[in-house]
Amino acid sequence: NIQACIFDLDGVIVDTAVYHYKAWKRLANTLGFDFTEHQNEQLKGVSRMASLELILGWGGINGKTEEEKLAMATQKNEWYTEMINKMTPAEILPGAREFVESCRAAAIKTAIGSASKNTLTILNKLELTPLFDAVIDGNSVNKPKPDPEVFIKGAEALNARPSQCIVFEDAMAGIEAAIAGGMKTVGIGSADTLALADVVVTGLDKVTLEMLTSI
Ligand code: B16
Ligand code: MG
Repeated sequence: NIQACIFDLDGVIVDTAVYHYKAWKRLANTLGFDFTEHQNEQLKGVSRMASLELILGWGGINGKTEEEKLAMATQKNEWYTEMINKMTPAEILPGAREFVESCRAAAIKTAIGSASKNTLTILNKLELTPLFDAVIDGNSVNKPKPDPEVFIKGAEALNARPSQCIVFEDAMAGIEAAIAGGMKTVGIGSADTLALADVVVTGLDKVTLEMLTSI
């Protein structure tokens, strides 16, 4: 029986990838290069500083000091937060609110397990904060996915055994993290990229609690 469901945020509950892309692109442009939306796919689920390293690599930019990199990431985050501060509940992905509510109605605990340090801002803008019993985000973990820390902390906060938790993730690193933590996984996206997940669906609008009992 399932004790808890732990949800990744970006790509599962809401799609903030387009805002991350706009803000990173603006930063890249100030540094004199550009990158594609296709390249941006590689940044999903990747922490802010690790994303910056990848982007600088694409632009062939070397030799920046840690201080300069921190300033760049901070600038990007300012542009990004300007955009997410304008988000509304209309941007919740199809079925997400309904599925989380159905978990709660069935006495299944719910948590967010996200790499984003902006998790609470986003949840508040979407008016979803009260639907989660715990929020573990980029501010509360030291080791990024695929390390299982974020999901293990989520399970602990919910008082659930890992083997009785289901993790919903759109990024391969997140699926790997959940497996490493001993949890069951539902991939949100395509079966090609999320091959290790126990099941893969296109979105939370396609998930039912009955489905979960058989994985
Ligand atoms: P921030 P998730 C991740 O969220 C995003 O997918 C990734 O693109 C982003 O770089 C990362 O959060 C950090 O976000 O700059 O807001 O701290 O998919 O783990 O919910
Ligand atoms: Mg994600």
